Amino acid sequence: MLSKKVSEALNKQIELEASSSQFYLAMASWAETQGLNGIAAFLYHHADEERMHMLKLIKFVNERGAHGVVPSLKQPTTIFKSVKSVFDLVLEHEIKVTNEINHLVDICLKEKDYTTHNFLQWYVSEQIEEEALARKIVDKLNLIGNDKGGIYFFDRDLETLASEGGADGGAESNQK
Ligand code: OFO
Repeated sequence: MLSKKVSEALNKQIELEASSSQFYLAMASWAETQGLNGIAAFLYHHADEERMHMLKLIKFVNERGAHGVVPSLKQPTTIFKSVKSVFDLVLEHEIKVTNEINHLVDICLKEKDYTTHNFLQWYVSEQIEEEALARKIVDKLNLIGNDKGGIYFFDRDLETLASEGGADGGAESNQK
């Protein structure tokens, strides 16, 4: 059985994963309207992954005798300045998610909830991958700068990455 503190913290994380999914969905839709189909495919895939992160939490909370609550969400930003600004926001957001996961881990240790602590290790490793990927992409975009041809090839690269399963090459879907 989860303590009130842990179940509240997990429900906050459910909300954050849900809003991450909406955030990336809005970015994907914007990219699609700009003719950036590879970037859109990558971000649609990323939005689906975040929804899966949310679902995994909901199911865990319910299994442990509490209630995973589906949150209401604010509309995310829908218009972006540039591809670079999109991925700067992705990186910033993933850093925020990592901090929240670390905070959650901390709460579990204080509450002596080792089962939830163990469950959260999956999120800890996932965040290492997601942050590293976002950093790699931002570095690439820094190199490309304002070169339109560079963006064209970048878009194609992301299309390939999305078809391979995004950050983890599909390993995540094997764990569902
Ligand atoms: Fe990318 O964040 Fe979920 O965990």
